Formats: sequence, C-alpha cells, structure tokens
Amino acid sequence: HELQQRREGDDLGHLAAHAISQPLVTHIYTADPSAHVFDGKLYIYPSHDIDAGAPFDDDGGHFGMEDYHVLRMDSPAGEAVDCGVALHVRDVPWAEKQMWAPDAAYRDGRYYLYFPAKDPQGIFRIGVAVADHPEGPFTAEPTPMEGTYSIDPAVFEDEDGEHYLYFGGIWGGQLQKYRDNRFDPAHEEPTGDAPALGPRVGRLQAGMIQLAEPTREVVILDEHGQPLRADDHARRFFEGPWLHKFHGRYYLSYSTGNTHLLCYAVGDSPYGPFTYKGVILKPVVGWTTHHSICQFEGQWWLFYHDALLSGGVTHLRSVKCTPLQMDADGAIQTIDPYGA
Ligand code: FUB
Repeated sequence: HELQQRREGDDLGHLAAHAISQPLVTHIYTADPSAHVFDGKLYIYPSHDIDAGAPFDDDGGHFGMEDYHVLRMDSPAGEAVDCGVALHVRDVPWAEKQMWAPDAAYRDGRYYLYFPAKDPQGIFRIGVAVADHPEGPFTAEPTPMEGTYSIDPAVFEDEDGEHYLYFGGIWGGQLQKYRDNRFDPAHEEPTGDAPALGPRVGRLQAGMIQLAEPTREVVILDEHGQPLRADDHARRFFEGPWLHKFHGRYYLSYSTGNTHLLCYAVGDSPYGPFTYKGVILKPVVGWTTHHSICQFEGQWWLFYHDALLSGGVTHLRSVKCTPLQMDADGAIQTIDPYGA
C-alpha cells in the first residue's frame, strides 16, 4: 500500500545512527515545519501529528490532525519550546477535520496563521486565523479564504512588502480536481506528456485575510523551457510549495510526493515561471517529505521532517533542521538526511 510506510526494508537503526539531525521536540509528533524569524527568534509552525484512529486510505485520511502547536527557538542550535495549542479545529467554524500543513506571516503588528482543513463536505479549504503574538492563540476567521482550495498554504513576503499566498497538493490534496480555479470531481492528475499541474499563487490584500486577485498557476519549466511533463514524477510538483529569495531571484521548492524528493526551481518573479534546478533533500523515512527554508543570522536552514522517531509510522513524524548550503552561483547543495 503506497501510503503506508515507505522503505519497509530499511534498517531504521542504521539510518538513525547516521541521521544528520535530531527531532526539535520529542514529546509530541510534528511535521511540515514552516519556519520564520519574528522579533529575532525562530518560530516554527508545524502540523501536530496524532494517531486519530482513522484508517489508512489513498487520500491520506490517516493524517487526522486536530490542532496546531507553535515551536519557538532562540537559534537553530537552541532548545525548541512548545508554546502550546495555538488553534484547534473545534474553534474553526467552517472546518471539520484534518488540520494539515500550515504557514504564518506578520504584517502591521499582527500575526496570521494560514491552514488547510476539510469542510463537512470533505473538500479542503484554506483558512486564516489572527493573533497579536507569533505563538498565538489565533482566532479563526468564520469562513475559508475566498478563491482558495486544496492544501499546504505558504506565504512569501517580498522585499517591497507585498505578500503572496502559494498553495496546492495533488492526490489527497485535491488540486487535480480544479482547472482555472473551478472544481470538477471528474478531473484527475494529467498523464503522459501533458503539462504537470503547478501550485497556485495569488497576492494577498494588505489586510492579509483575503486574496487581492484570483490565483494563477505556477509553471515549472525544464532545461529546454518546456513545462515539466505530468509523467515526470521525479521532478513534477506534488505538494508543499515554499518560496524564498536569494540574490534577487525567486526560489520555488516543493515535494515530488510519490518519488519522495524535495526539489527547487528558480525564476525572476514571484509568479514564475520557474526553471527546475535540482534536488534539495533525498528521501526521508516516511512517505511524505515537506519543508521550509529560512535564513537566521546570515545562515540558511532547511526545516524538514521524517518518521524515524516513531519507527517509520508515516503519519507520526518529527520536525528537524539542518544547515542549507546556497552556493554563490545560486545552486543549492543536495542533502542526504542520513549522511551518506
Ligand atoms: O501533513 C499532512 C500532509 O502531508 C501535508 O499537508 C503534506 O504536505 C504532507 O506532508
């Protein structure tokens, strides 16, 4: 079963001995870390993994998360403090279940938590919640953000102060059910030499709780300037978009899902297009891989997760961080999470 533990044949003890980093916290399971520097400290906004008792299915129904905890660190080398429950699904009027990968942003004295969850009809929507402090508690808006859908929101603040919301994930994340922002349950992931689906992007209004424009598709090109093909599973977008900027260029990074890689592509606008460049992180223990990239006091860091602590249970993951080498020519050096 594809969504169950990948790498069943792995010697987890051997991988643990060679792991390049340790979980940031071990008293709870955490995943999908979105890291930001606010007020000189690192704040990490992860999913809070639990065993909700939901059966495994091909749509990720076993990822039954119910709330978010925010982690705070004085530095990447320091201890991670669990700031407690920042938002619970019971306090989100429109949401029923599956609080998946979140992100956060700051503007004009307030903090915003962006999160996906399923509504009572089983459709993923993206909501926003507001707080006066980076660790929350966050108060959810009564309805999902208009014009959003699917999963894995990520907010990028450009140097001119504009914020852009990226989102999307195929398969259980439902992105394949949409074309031109319209839902049709008959749609599936494209196949063969058709262009792969990209994540969505839209600029946010200054108030940060609505989009300023309809979202558009982010196109990822190959080395010949052609859109990545749908059957190029080692490179095509699957889920977990993230944006960062380096030497004036925009870096889109993402998970390839069923090939278990974190990849990156580079462009000259937050809207893209982006050209595929390479692999950031080789496969981790567990089916999913999901990350963020954050600069702290001049050093770039990769925040990611794996399922080593739970012995490979794919929906019980732990967030970790490791230095990320951005070369002067703009290339990112590939990381092996187990040091080989
Ligand atoms: O944590 C639930 C889902 O698994 C996330 O939304 C995906 O990115 C994957 O990590």
